[in-house]
Amino acid sequence: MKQKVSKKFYITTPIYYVNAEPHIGTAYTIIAADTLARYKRLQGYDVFFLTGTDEHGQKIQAAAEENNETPIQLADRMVERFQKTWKTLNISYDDFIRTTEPRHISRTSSLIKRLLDQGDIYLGEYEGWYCIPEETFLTERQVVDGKCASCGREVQKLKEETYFFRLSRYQERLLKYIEENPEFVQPETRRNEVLSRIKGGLNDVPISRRTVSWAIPFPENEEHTLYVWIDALCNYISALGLDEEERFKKYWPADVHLMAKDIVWFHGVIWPAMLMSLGLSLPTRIFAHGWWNFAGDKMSKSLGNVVDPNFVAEKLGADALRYFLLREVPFGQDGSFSLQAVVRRLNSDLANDLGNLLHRTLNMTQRYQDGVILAPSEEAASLGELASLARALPEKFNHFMENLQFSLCLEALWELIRRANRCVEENKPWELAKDEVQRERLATVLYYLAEALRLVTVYLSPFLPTKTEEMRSQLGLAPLKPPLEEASRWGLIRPGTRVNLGEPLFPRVELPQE
Ligand code: ME8
Repeated sequence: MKQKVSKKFYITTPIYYVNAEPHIGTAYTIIAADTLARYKRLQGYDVFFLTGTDEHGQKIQAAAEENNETPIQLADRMVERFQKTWKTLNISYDDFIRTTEPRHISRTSSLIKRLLDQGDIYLGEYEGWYCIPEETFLTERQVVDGKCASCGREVQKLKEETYFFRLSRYQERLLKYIEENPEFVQPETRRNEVLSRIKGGLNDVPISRRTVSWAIPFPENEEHTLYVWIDALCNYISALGLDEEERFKKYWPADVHLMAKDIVWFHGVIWPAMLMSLGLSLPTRIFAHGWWNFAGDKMSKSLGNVVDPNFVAEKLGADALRYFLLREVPFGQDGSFSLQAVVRRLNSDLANDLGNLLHRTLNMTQRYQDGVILAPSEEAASLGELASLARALPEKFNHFMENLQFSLCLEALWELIRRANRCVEENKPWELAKDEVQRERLATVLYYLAEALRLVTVYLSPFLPTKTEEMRSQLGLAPLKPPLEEASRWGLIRPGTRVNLGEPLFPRVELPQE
């Protein structure tokens, strides 16, 4: 991502359908978005972080009927579930948009009217397939043996009058834009998919339904309602307001739309074409991460519902889940989720490497220096290495973060943590403590360890917001404050700081066997 001149940062997640409970997959996107939002705030950006719920359409209508409730009852109930889960996971969103809110409905209608005024919408007839679970019109090639090629479920035959959006009109402009702006759709594999689909030719797309009542009325024709995907995409603007509204002027265009690879077509092709038609700027970047699979988990029977992030957070802590999801697989690739894998990471990286470093550093400071961090003096060779790793960290970390390479950010941090642990072995503070002459050296070693840990709290804070604050409190530090640039300087711990040795931050976890 290019460094932007302006200091605003607008980041979004998909708005989630309210027919399903929040799960590890939906939590993944919002945790990634939260981490980036927190990092940007730390850098001093004015961040607007948006999430919400997608509440209209045939699928929601059917789910409500099955539950013997009205769609809005279903939506109200599920919104509570989503918001509670996001609170448990410490998601710091700035706004939560629901597509049933008046602000969304009226602004979306205005946007559709503008598309009509542009001459980009016409009345026609759609005859073809529709996948309700994915709320998607399918081409012949997307239907295999009567099933949706993407999700494998039954498809429905549709023949109805519909309004079409002239997507074909934007084919060349889209192609040119995506070719000239390599950062627009990422990662590369997704960009190539989008490019080849555009090159294959774009047909106009249906944007209204005649047979779905749980939807936004189609402007100027009451017989029709707005197709749920068009309704949903408009949330990224309806949450801000329209052109002249302050929030819109301040935050549009979005800096990142985050999602999984399943919905790149809508965000990388239809949405930008709509924006072109509306005469609005395109988002800076669309990033599609990979897919979590759960099939490998055999423990769900005895251990409860592992795909429920509330369950995992309750068992292992929200920060451990956040850490696992962003560390385990490179952002953009698929992963396999299991409780065992989370526990493995928790025990090795968080308990052994990080928790241990904190605990032993504070423990030794307590025992050998009455709990006070003393001024450092000389730089032993191994400490110099630690300090240079620490000094190199900000640039490296920032580069990875700008590219949404969360796992590499964490690897870079762990390089520092592991180096600090090696410093303990190499310098053997317990031996230095026995020798009066080595007091200064001991103070230096402990200072360097504490300072490395302080730096870790700074860079790890977007990932583990709760545990890093606990770390800071044990280190005797005030809560972290932006700007990052200031907090990144080496040597900020004031000699004389009194540490508060506490309980181990990440106790090891043993999972019962099946
Ligand atoms: O598609 N692995 O909503 P949705 C990784 N309402 N990510 C996953 C996942 C998994 N197994 N399962 C879900 C919709 N996700 C529309 C969006 S936006 C204008 C409208 C995440 O509830 C991922 O971000 O089906 C995916 O794109 C999103 O949830 C789909 O959520």
